[in-house]
Amino acid sequence: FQTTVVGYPRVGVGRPYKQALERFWSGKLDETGFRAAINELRQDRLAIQAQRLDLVPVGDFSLYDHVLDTALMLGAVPARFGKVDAHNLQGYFAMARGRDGLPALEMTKWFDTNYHYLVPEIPERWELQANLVLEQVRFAQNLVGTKARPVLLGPWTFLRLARLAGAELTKHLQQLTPIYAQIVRELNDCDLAFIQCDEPALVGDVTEEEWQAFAACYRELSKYGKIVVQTYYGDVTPWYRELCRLPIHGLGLDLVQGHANWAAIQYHGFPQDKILVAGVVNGRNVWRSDLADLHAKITGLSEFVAPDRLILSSSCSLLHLPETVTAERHLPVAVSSGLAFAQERLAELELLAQALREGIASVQTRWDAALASRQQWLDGVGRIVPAVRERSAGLGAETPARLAYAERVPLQQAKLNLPLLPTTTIGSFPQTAALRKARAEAKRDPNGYAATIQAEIAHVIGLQEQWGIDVLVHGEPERNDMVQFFAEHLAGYVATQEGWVQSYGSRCVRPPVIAGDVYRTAALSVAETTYAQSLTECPVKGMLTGPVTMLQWSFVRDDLPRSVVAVQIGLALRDEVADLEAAGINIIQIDEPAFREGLPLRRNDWQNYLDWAVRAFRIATSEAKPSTQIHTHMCYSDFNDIIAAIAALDADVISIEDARSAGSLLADLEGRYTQQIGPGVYDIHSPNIPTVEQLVARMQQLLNYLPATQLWINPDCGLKTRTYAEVAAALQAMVTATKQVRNQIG
Ligand code: THG
Ligand code: ZN
Repeated sequence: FQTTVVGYPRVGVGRPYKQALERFWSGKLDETGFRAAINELRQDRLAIQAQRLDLVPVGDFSLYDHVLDTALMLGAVPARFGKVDAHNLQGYFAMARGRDGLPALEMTKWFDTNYHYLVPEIPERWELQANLVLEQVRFAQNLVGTKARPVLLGPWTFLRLARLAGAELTKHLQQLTPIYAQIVRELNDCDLAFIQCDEPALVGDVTEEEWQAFAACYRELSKYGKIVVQTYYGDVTPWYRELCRLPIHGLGLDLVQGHANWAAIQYHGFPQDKILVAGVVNGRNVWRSDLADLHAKITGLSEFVAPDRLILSSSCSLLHLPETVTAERHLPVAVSSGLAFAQERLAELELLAQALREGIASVQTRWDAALASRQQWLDGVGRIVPAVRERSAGLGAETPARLAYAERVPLQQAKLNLPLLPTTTIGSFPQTAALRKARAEAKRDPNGYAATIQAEIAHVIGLQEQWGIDVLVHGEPERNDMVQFFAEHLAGYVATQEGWVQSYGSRCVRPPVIAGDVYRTAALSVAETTYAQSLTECPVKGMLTGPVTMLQWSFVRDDLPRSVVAVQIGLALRDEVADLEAAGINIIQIDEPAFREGLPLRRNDWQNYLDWAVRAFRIATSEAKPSTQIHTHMCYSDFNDIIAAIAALDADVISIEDARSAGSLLADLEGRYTQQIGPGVYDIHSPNIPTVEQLVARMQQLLNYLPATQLWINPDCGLKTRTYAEVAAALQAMVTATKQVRNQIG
């Protein structure tokens, strides 16, 4: 029973990772200083793991993104960047972030997580620029000796992430195989326990042809080194028997999310000639493992896998976890006792392995303490709130519905009297340094903070009136993050202080923890929204975050199905909608930017998810008056295959991020979406200011697909990350262009 993990977080307590990167980018740190800071961080990561584990992953750390590292290693450098060798930091960060008007590689979600990777662009020719993982192994061997074992992003998943499928995937995999063979051969000379090749895309939908390409590749690679095919984020049951027949050294399975893998092992057995890397502790969620349960299950496994062939590991990389619970000073004990972040996962693996090797009695005190600690959370006040349970049960199984959309439209128009092509924004306005400073000092000076927020709201309302926007927002100055803010105000949720998780590059989020039944104890947004409304005759939209996004960007309790937690959040939002309405707010937006991200990795599982996701959203909105206009917003508008579910949300208006794909989505929407829609007319992710001409052209193009009565005019996402100068110029151009187009169509 050796121990390892699939990968480890990069960020560190106090975010030294973020600091090093941002100081280097801003010129405060030169290249030598930056490399020294990063090497120190690497050593720290390795030392923490080596203290607890028998084998330590090497090569999972990255200066920005491991998919980008792999692209650079394999010579996938787009021509626009010129020659970028594998150690050229300027070139590397140019590919990650863009430079001098050169667009960066596209960034997108890594599987169904909140981590983002850079999409590789396929080069004319693949070449091994440098064996970067080998360099890291040499670095690590100096520190942790034979514990070091390498991690490669497997070639098949790498090409899937570059969006290849079928024959194209097969063709490029054949070209990449000799290059990977070279990497493996060089690693094999280092006397390593094994080489982990990450192939998580195997848990998604795979065709027979794609499987054959995979198998051929690994039959070849296995000739050059001891390869473990590592899968995660689900089960591999459709390919389990085939995987067992490959001449690989071992197989890594996720036994948490891929629960069906347990049954596959028991049903089909496990090959005697392989090692099993058993992902038994959760790499994606923060709840302490049930060690007694794991002990029993793993003991059962020894019928199929000898202990010297069984390596205990995490279900996936710990990249998705904060560093350590010990950095949290203000969590209620009833919650923190139930938590395990990355360092605590290492401790769980160490304890479990020792208990399995030498018997539980050999670690009795620590064992009892671990179980009692988890139990303390399970027994905690607030985990089960009878009133919440009763209210959810009272809903019945039906998905609640509003009056039909066509009948709502005239009622809303009578109330709102909006012009054709109404203009609005997504919700957030720039978060200035002054605001962040005031928030940081809010505890010490609550009155000063409240005054700053009010002044900011008045400022934002004044600007929007001056620019001639039709539907105004209060600008969300009181919110640090659209999930974190609501989490801080809902019962059942707790926020962490130091629970940073990498989202992309140096950017991090602190996912809040859903530890108990969720309900609302006081209004969340009514004061700010009604204050904004009191300043203007124009309608002000209330702004809320939807139940699916509140789940997707949080650590969710593991003692209830996600669908049940979603209902609780939906009901809390229902109360907020009612209070906003009662306070005279006639437009309420419920954002669901993570709706698509939550889609399961296999198509077979989509409908079940979409059903409960749509239901939770409609629980939040269904009690709204027909005359109240419900909006929603979604980012990453790759929606073509889920349009029916988007329509089923039954929002009156949806704003979407489509500024870059220029209407391709709309062609698919034609006739299939009858509600109003605001496909962003410009891209807020770029500092470029759109011209009136560009905006008019964009609106005319949109009108080729949609009748004017269905179309709204808005940017493609929130304005939080832009400056006021950029926002002023862009929104004034947007209003001018809208007026021109209104005149043209009469
Ligand atoms: N909130 C949450 N998750 C998200 C987003 C979000 N996932 C997808 C997308 N938006 C990711 N985008 C970002 C953009 C900016 C930042 C993080 C994720 C960011 N973070 C600050 C930092 O790293 O310094 C910290 C912000 C804070 O104080 O909370 O800038 O919007 N949950
Ligand atoms: Zn958005």
